[in-house]
Amino acid sequence: MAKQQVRERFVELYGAEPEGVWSAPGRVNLIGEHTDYNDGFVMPFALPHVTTAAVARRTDGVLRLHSADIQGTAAGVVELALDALAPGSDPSWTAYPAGVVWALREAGHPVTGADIHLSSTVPTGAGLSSSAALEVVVALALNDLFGLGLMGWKLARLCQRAENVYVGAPTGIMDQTASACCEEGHALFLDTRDLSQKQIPFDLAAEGLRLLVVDTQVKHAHSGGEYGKRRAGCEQGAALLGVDALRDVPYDGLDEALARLGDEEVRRMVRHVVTEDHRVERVVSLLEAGDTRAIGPVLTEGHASLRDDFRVSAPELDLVVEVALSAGALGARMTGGGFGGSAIVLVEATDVETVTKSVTEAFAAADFAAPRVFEAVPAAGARRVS
Ligand code: GAF
Repeated sequence: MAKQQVRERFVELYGAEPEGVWSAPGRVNLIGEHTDYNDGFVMPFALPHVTTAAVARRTDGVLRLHSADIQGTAAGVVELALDALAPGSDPSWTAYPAGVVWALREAGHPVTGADIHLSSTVPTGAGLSSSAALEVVVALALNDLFGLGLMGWKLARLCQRAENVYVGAPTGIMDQTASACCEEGHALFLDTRDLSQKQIPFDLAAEGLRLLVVDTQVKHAHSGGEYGKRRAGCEQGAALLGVDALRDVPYDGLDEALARLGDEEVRRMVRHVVTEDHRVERVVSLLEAGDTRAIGPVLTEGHASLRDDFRVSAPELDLVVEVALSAGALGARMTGGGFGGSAIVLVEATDVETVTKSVTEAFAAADFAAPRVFEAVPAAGARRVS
């Protein structure tokens, strides 16, 4: 249905049929937070929430963009000249798709223009990778239409470059790779150093379990300073320890490494990253051994580390974790970059209602905006849908 609507709207806007329709999902990260710019491990899975794009090529060096999700004065078709695209020049939503076109052309790919209409069901600012979904769907469509031969992580790298350089957000590679490479029914175990991947079956329903996403409605952004400060702190830690990236600090040698760091803040960041990489490996082993319930406490440990050591949580996220655990959840943690956004909660299927009710009531009692709670089931990665 959605793809038909997107197609029809494209015709209304541009007066011709699109050449195709593509979609790319948002993601939830199960474990492995703030490890991706430290060459470490992550384990996201794709959500059923997607950004859909109807696209047709142009040959005149013009990019026309429209989004069904933008209302008010910024609504309407935006027309850009490809030759005028320049990093840092666009503070609006169009920087994401335009950044992808810029990155493709800068890498030497012969993109000569396009008409694009977008529509998304991925909540924005909720820590669920709406930006990556937007970048990946545009990259995939242009890749297919212009025959660029970019698949999987190559596409993800290009989108990351658009976000880092064009938009100016110093993010890692996780979100774009998740959107491009995840598979239905699986979580993606990704080594962000060499981008090797392993699809880990993740069928919670078969085990009587559910994963809830609690969107706190507290908006966050990674182009703000806090994300960049964490990244810089990690790089400083690696330099002080004489390693290429924090991934190279062995978990077994962590105490010894920490003892060599004088700066308390850097020490905390290093401890988070090294223990978080270890948690990803533990979760992978537990899932491969079929011991799914046992990942709960590992998720909760991850939250404590993000809250106390890495300091990227928020009162709303901490409240979700605390209340969900008291209401019987097996594990809970913030997901994504933090400073707002969403938390995930692993629960027995029979406890979904109690946990949801407890969290919602606790938010009302704390005078927080009502959270949006939904169940997440691992969905497919980016693809052509028509
Ligand atoms: C955001 C970033 F975009 C990712 O690259 C990653 O660093 C994440 O925060 C934290 O794990 O989603």
